[in-house]
Amino acid sequence: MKVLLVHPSPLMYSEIFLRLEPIGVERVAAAVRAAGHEVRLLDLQIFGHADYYRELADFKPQAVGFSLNYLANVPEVLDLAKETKRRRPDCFIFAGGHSGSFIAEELLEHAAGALDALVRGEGEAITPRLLEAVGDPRLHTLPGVVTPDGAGPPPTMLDDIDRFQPARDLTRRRRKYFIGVLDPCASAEFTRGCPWDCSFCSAWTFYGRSYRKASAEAAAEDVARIAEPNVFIVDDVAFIHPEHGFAIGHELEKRRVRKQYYLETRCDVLLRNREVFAYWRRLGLLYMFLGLEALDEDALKLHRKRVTPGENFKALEVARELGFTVAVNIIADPDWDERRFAIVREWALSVPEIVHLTVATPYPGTEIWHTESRRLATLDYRLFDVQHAVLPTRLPLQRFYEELVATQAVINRKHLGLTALREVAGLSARLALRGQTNFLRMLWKFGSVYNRDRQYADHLRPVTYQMRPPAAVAAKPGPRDLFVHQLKVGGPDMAPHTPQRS
Ligand code: B12
Ligand code: SF4
Repeated sequence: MKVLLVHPSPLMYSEIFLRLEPIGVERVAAAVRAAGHEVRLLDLQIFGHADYYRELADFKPQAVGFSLNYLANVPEVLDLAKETKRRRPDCFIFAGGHSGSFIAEELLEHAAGALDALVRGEGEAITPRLLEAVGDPRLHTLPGVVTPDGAGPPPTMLDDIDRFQPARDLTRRRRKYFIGVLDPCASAEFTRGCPWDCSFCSAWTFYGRSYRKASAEAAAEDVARIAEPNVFIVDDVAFIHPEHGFAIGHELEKRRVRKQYYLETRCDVLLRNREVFAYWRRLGLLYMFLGLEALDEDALKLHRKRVTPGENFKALEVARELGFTVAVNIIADPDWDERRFAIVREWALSVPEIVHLTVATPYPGTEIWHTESRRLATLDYRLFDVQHAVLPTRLPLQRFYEELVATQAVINRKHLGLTALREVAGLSARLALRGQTNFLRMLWKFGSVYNRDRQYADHLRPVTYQMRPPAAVAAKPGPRDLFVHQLKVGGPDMAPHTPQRS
C-alpha cells in the first residue's frame, strides 16, 4: 500500500526558537515500511499545504496518516483530512499521536466521516496492523483503534523500543531542523515515558506512568547514523538512571561519535546524578532545559513538581559549575497581576539562564483538565499552545498579554540584545557561510511573533471546531480517567527513584 504520513505546521514557539524533526512519525514510518508498504513523509513545519496537495496528486497514496501530538494543530488536521477525502474519496485517512490519543471520539465527530480511524497510544506496533485491516468491518476491535463504529481495547505498548529506529531518510530538507545555535540539528530518543506525575503534564498519563529504555548499543548506533553535527535528545527527563546515560556514552565513545547535544531534565535529577551530566559535558552536551516551573514553594506544590525552590536554585548552580548553557521554564498563571510579572522579570534578569514563560494550560490528558475549577475562557483548540491564556485572566486579557510579551521581550533582549548579538556574531557568520541561516533568521523574528496585539487578536478569530469541555469529576481522577496506555501502577520497569505517590 502507498502510505503518506504527515506532520502538521509549526506552532508559535517553533516559529522562533526551534524546528525539530518529527521523530515519532519517523518511527511509525519505519514500522509501516518494515511491514512492506511504500511510505512517504511530509513535514508541514517545512512544507506548505500546496506541497501537500501536490504530493497527494503525484504519489496517490492509498492511506494518509496525520500526526496530532499538539492540540493546537487539531483544526488544521481536520481541514486537511476533509479536503483529502474530497479529493481522494477512496483514500483511508487516519490520525494518531499524543493529543489525538486523549480526544479520539471528539475528533471523529468533528471530522464527520473524513477521518476513518484514530490511533491511540504509540504507533509503531498498531499502525501496520491497522493498514492490513483496512476494509475489514472489525477494524475498530484492534487495540488502540477508534472508528465511527466503536473503540477497541486500550493500546498495547512496544515491549522493546529498539525495534523501529527513526526513518530519517524519509524527511526532506533536513537542514531546516535546528534549535538555537545547534543548526542544523537532528533528534534522538533514549528513553520513553516519565515516572513523575506533575499535575499540568500529560507525558506521564500517555504512557501510564511507565518508563522504558533503549539499549545502550541501539541508542548509540542510532546517534552514530545521524549525519547532522547536533542532536536534540527528546526524552522527557534525561538520565534518570545514570548507569544508562554512562552506558550510552561509552558506546558512543567506542564508535568515536562526536556531536553537540541538547537535552531536557529535572533539577532533582541533575543534583542526584551530577556525574553523568559532567561526563556528557565532556561528550559534547552543551545545552540543557530545566523545568523549573515556579519560583515559590506553593506553586511547585500546586504543580506537584515534587521539588523545592532550594533544590531548583541549587541545580542551576550545578549546571553553571559544569559549564552548561541552561534554559528554564516558568509557568505564568492567568491569575498573575503586574506585580507577579515584575517579580519574574526581576529574577530573570538577575540570573544568567535563558528564561522561558509558558501560560498555564489545562490539556486533555492532564490532571488539571479534570480538576481545574475555573471555567475555560475559550474552547478554541488553536489557543491551547501554552502561549495563550485559555483560563480567565485576573488582568484584562489585553493587559495580560502586554505583561507577558513585555516580560518575554525583556528576557529576550538579555540574550538577543546587542551585547549578546556581538558575542554570537562570529558563530552566526560561520553558520551563514555554511548556508545555515535558521539561527540568524530567528534573531530577527521575535517582535513579529511575540506580539501583544497578535496574541490578543488570536482570540477573536472565528471558531469552526469547539473543544469538548471537561466532564465534571467529583474526586481526584485516577489512572482509568487519565491513562492512554492502561497499566498496573508500577508499570514495566519503573525508575528506582520513582517518587512517592500522593
Ligand atoms: C520533543 C518534544 C517537542 C519538540 C517537538 C519535535 C517535533 N517536531 O515533533 C519541540 C521541542 C519542538 C516541542 C515543542 C513544543 N511542545 Co512538545 N514535546 C516533546 C516531547 C517531550 C516528546 C515528543 C517526542 O518526540 N517523543 C518521542 C516520539 C517517539 O514519540 P511521539 O512523538 O509521541 O510519537 C509516538 C506517538 O505519539 C505516536 N504518533 C505520533 N505521531 C503519529 C502519527 C500517526 C499517524 C500515528 C498512527 C501515531 C503517531 O506514535 C509515535 C511512536 O510511538 C513531548 C512529551 C511526550 N513525552 O510526548 C512534548 C509535548 C508533546 N509538547 C508539548 C507542548 C505543549 C509543546 C509546545 C506547544 C511548547 C511551547 N513551549 O510552546 C511546543 C509546540 C511545538 C510545535 N508543534 O510547533 C506537550 C503537548 C501538549 C498538547 N497536548 O498539545 C507535550 C505532551 C509535553 C507536555 N509535557 O505537556 N516539543
Ligand atoms: S517530570 Fe516533566 S515530563 Fe515528567 S510529569 Fe513532570 S513535567 Fe511531565
